[in-house]
Amino acid sequence: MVASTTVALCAAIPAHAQLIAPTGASGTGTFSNAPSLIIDNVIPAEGSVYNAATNVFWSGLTPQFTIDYGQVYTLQDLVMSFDNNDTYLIEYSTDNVSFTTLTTVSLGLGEIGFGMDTFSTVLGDPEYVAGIDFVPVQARYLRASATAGDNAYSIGEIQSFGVAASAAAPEPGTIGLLALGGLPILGGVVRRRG
Ligand SMILES: [Ca+2]
Ligand SMILES: [Ca+2]
Ligand SMILES: [Ca+2]
Ligand SMILES: [Ca+2]
Repeated sequence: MVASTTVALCAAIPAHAQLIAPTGASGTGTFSNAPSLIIDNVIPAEGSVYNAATNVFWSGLTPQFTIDYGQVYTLQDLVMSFDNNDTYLIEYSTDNVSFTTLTTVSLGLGEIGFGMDTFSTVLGDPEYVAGIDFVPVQARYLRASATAGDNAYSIGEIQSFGVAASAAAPEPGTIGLLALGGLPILGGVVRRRG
């Protein structure tokens, strides 16, 4: 009895955000190093130089970099590494055509005065920056670009955290139960009677 009760309770709780494994990353314009470095889960040390082999770096405001999650996710958080003295725009999309601003990492928001700086939207993370946090969105594509700075731009990493949209969607019966106050055990009884 205890085991089945536990299962019923867990089933009503949304799955925890997980590190998303993107299917690819690409870039437009002229830049140095492979866009795959943005999603290789290697975060350069804070204070390291912007033009290291671990980073995608460029000059000018033309280049854009797009990450493909392979499917739509409820995107909940990001951990990002940028050169500290620039401003980077992060946009999201479900169709890779229409993009909406998700957050802007403005120069000076981090705590690093030289080189690469890590920024997190994960509450409680030592690198958390409240000014870049966002409400979860539905996204398959994430696009990053520089919008201001010293013309020496760099991305070391963009890690995404979320839940596959298909997995996050509760079944209709669960929605009704949550509206009634989230009593999954009672729900089980009602369903057996039906
Ligand atoms: Ca990396
Ligand atoms: Ca930082
Ligand atoms: Ca957050
Ligand atoms: Ca810079």
